Amino acid sequence: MTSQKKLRVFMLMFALSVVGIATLSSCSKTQSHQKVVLEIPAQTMWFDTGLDVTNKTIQIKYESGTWSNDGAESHFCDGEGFIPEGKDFRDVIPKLLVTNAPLGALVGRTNGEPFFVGNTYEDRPGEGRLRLSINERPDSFDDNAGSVRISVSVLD
Ligand SMILES: [Ca+2]
Repeated sequence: MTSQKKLRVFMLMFALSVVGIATLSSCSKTQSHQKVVLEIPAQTMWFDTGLDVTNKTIQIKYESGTWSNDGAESHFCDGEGFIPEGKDFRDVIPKLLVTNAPLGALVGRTNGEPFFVGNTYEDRPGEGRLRLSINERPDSFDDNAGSVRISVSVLD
């Protein structure tokens, strides 16, 4: 390899790495632009995030905080929720907003069927505004307590 050729290869690699770094930083800039952090109160059924997620892939992540379906100390949980004791199980689960998710879990909906979110979620939730809620019986939000902080990122 002549020294001129070596120089040319070096220049090419240098140019490529500059383009790579520029692409990376512009990507992370767009992503942070579309990320919102929200506090979801346990007493609000279907909290409106204000985000229209039609045809979008989104990521929801639990950040901090706990909430409870009745204020009882042992029932405070994060977005994963908890499975109630046997006695309550049969009474409570079929009446929840999302019947195939634990009590107290973070759940979501758009214009379609509600779905389980938990502490992490990445999918296309459908059409319309994203709404989030504690998984609870619709007639039992008054005695709920606490809130969880989550972030929503729109990926595309
Ligand atoms: Ca309740």
